[in-house]
Amino acid sequence: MLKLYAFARVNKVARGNTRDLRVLWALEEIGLPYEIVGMDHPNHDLDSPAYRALNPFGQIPVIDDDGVVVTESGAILLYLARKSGKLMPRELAGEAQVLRWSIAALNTIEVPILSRMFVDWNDGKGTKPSQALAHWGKMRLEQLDGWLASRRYIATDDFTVADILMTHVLDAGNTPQLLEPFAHVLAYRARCTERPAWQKTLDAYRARVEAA
Ligand SMILES: N[C@@H](CCC(=O)N[C@@H](CS)C(=O)NCC(=O)O)C(=O)O
Repeated sequence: MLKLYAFARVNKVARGNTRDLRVLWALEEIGLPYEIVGMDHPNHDLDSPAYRALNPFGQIPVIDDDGVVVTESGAILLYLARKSGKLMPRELAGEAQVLRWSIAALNTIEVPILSRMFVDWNDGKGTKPSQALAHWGKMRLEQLDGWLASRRYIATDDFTVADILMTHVLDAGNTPQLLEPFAHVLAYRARCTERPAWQKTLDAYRARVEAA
């Protein structure tokens, strides 16, 4: 049975926005059976040698699929899509679009948004680096908004793992006001988060994961 190492207890600021949610959402959409190995972050479960052997970075999420260990949320989602034949086209051209937009989510969009949050959390609010990162993030979101003006989903005509990654990344900065000027991005995000699989995933996470 596929094992997912996911948070059982995590800092209250991070709870509800952790990257294990990406995997849980994909598993729910796909309908694959799995078991959760609950990890307690404040109790240093991620620092144990056994866990570091699975993920040298000591981070969540990790999957162990009968001995196939995969870390990195993007890699895990692409693995699950390949394994199940769902949430990604099987032909090369369609798969390339899903790879393209998965990497765009994790690199082109997540990097400026997360970097700004990190700078602001470290007494950088209002500083030049923070303003420069805000400008960088807004520029990318505006460009994304243009792409989404005529599209229902990010990579193909159907919902794919790239949509899970992009939707989750859009909330990475924990700053909803960042998205406000971008109507197509907001409509896209709503389209994806209204999916029953996401609602079910989030409800189950909130019932299971404790805030520390
Ligand atoms: N690039 C990694 C990042 C994973 C990551 O940042 N995980 C966070 C939770 S969302 C974590 O485990 N933080 C705990 C720590 O670093 O101690 C991925 O996408 O899986």
